Amino acid sequence: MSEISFERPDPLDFLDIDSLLSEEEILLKETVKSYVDKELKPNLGDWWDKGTIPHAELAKAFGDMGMLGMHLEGYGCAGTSATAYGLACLELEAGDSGIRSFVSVQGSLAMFPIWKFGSEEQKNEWLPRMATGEVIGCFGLTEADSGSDPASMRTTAKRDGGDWVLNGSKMWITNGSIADIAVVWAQTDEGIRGFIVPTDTEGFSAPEIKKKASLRASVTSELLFNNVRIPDEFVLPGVASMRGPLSCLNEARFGIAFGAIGAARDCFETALSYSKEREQFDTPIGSFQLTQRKLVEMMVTVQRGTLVALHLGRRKDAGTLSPEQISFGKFDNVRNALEVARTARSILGANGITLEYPVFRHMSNLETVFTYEGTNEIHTLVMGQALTGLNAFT
Ligand code: TGC
Ligand code: FAD
Repeated sequence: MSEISFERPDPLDFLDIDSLLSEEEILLKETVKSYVDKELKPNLGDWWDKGTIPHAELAKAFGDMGMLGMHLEGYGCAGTSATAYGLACLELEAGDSGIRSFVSVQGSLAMFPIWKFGSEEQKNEWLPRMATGEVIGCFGLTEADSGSDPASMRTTAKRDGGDWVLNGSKMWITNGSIADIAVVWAQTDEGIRGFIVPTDTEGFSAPEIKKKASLRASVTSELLFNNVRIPDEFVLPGVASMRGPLSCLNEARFGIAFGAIGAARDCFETALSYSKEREQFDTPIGSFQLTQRKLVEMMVTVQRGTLVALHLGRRKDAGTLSPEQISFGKFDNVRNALEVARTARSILGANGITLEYPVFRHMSNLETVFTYEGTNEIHTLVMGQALTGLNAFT
């Protein structure tokens, strides 16, 4: 008969989820965590406050660590499992959602479409340099009037001899002003197509969006196209429909299902440690029943979200993960992470509103994460359609 173990659970891994990971996965997780703890966390409050990141330095460091396009095979990419990519996203977002965004936009939204839909020449031209961080990419899908409904986009590309001419604009584009290339989705006579636009092309500009109150350790920009002329060799040949950009979103949303739990875990850990040190009424606030309730709720949410993410990772590696299941992870883990961040904020009292602690920063970032990559409502409706067979978007 099996026995019950009376070993007290680790407060930071209550269900011993690490025991479900391979040695390689644990090593990768620890490597990323150690980099985030040593190199990023001491600076993140400041970067967030100033609204800047040392993007070139970060790109090089992430390139050296093999984290850019890490789940892609060939062309200088590391070719790890999807689960490993997810775990890296989790550890990065335990630092800051903006840092995870930097890596997921590069790998899942800029490199993936080239890898999946690009020609051999395009792959050889761009992917190896994007994997090292020498070339930074961005992903232009959203427009000012086309957010949740990107198929309504107005940016156009028209054939002109052997070239294409792009006109229009994109909005809210991560890494836009620092990118060397933009993967841009535009309406054409042949359907929606993807274009690799070198950002030094005449007629292209990418003004940065300022005064953000969320995701401040990340560059967000408009992309403007004024008769931008692109040779035919820069069009992604493999797709001519919304299936192109939506396939990229599957990859990035998968990373977010992991990443959001990283932010939640950091909030929980911060609140747990604070609750044992902070005293009121001559006793640590962690001794109050109401605080213990909050801590337990946070811990359970983080553990449950980690299991969901890991399950998605295993399914993706097995080739059985569906977009609707990715929506489950993005929908549930992000809303729960936001709840954890708010609860942690309350435990820190007034200190919770400062950038001395990471909690408010995570809480504010998670408002963006709740909205980008498909809002909470969009993922609800994707799953609603899977349940009922009825499409709420038409
Ligand atoms: P629909 O008419 O249903 O389908 C059009 C075509 O797309 C195919 N498809 C998919 N393919 C791959 N993966 C998916 N998940 C797919 N969903 C649909 C479909 O088979 C069809 O293919 P074909 O070949 O027959 O043409 O699509 P729709 O236009 O009605 O859209 C449905 C909806 C609302 C779910 C979609 O538009 C959506 O997901 N909207 C949300 C937009 C969004 O998430 N934007 C994110 C922008 S990028 C971003 O936020 C980056 S943040 C930075 C960071 O990640 O850190
Ligand atoms: P809207 O679509 O206008 O939605 C407003 C509200 O209406 C939401 O609550 C939404 O859920 C709701 N709504 C809309 N349609 C429905 C419906 N059918 N039923 C019920 N409710 C509905 N985009 C990119 O292409 N590339 C990027 O790199 C990128 N980075 C971003 C970085 C940041 C910091 C931010 C904030 C956004 C970024 N985005 C990017 C854009 C992001 O994907 C969009 O903001 C998102 O898709 C939502 O679009 P919207 O903001 O226009 O909101």
